Amino acid sequence: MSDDARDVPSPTSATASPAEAGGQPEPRPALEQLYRGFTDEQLVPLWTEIGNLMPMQPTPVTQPHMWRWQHLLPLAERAGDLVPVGRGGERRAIALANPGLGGAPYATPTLWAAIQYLNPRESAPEHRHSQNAFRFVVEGEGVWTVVDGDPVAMRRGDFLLTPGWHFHGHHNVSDAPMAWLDGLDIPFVHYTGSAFFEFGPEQVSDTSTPARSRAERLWAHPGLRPVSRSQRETSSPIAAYRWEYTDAALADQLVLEDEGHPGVVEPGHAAVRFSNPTTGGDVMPTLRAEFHRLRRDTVTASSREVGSSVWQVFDGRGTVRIGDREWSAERGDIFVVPSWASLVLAADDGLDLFRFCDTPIFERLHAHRVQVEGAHR
Ligand code: 1HN
Repeated sequence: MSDDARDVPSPTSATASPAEAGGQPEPRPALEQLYRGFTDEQLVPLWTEIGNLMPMQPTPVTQPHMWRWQHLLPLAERAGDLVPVGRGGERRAIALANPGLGGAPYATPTLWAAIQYLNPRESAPEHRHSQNAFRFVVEGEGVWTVVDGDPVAMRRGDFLLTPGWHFHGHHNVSDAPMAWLDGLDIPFVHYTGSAFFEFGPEQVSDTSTPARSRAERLWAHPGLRPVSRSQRETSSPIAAYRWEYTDAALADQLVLEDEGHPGVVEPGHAAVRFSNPTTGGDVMPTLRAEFHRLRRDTVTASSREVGSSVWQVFDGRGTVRIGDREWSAERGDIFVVPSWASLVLAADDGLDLFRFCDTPIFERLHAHRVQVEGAHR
């Protein structure tokens, strides 16, 4: 994280905001009349709003928040009893609504996160949309997501992509229900007026259940790409990043640390980023995804950055401090880190976490900043 840091004003250098520094006219009837004229004509004067519009540093309305898996799962199961899945509703997905965002089904101003649930033998119809999407599986198996006709198995620990405008549907071939985490850039696409949607077949287009998708067979060999496909792709062509590889990469980082070789983010903290093999960059244009592993008793440096993140505990137990809030967290729990809120993670026994965020947007706009406490600048 520290390598992309840029100079930022320290919090102590922040004085009064422009509005607090004065510059407001004396109230009098003529002024009130002027302001009524503004309201009637759909106008807002800058001088009354500048404090909100130009804060000294980000003041997001998004709140730090923790959703408990032990509460999410029974509600998803109940939805599985009561709510059919099919054409129209499309998905039995229940969105995490940030308490700072006025009831909108958005985890952050850019990110959608939901728990999705499929009963045994159920399927969700095919469609495509401009929003980029992924699945992360914290428990269970038995569902195949079919992406542009390519069936992709979903199992615990796997990270699966559905980049924008690719047809996709899901079907559960097993006798057990399955729940997973969906992440999409829905709020970003909504606020920017860039949403498109198209229905596909109501039944998934390929009901076979291969262990590996065609996309993996072509693309998911470490450090190798097919010579026949030399172009750069906007999104990663790897449909599924399998847990065995993520787990091995994290385990190796910690063993290398024991052997005195660099590679971890900070002592006791291993992390990997899911990448697009055709560019080396992020998996999708708006979404970054990572996996973090903390050794027992590791406490991370406090850090904050522009842009928001959603984290899910994959395994273990620990403490999460976001700004001045603190929670204990265990398997399945999901939490939101708003822009520029400080984050400290502490592992009890060891802690594995999946994370996704909107950083690619801010990097592309040259608006990304990171501040890591105690880091040398
Ligand atoms: C969608 O297509 C999925 O494919 C999940 O599983 C959540 C939320 C809004 C719109 C489309 C999926 C979605 C979604």
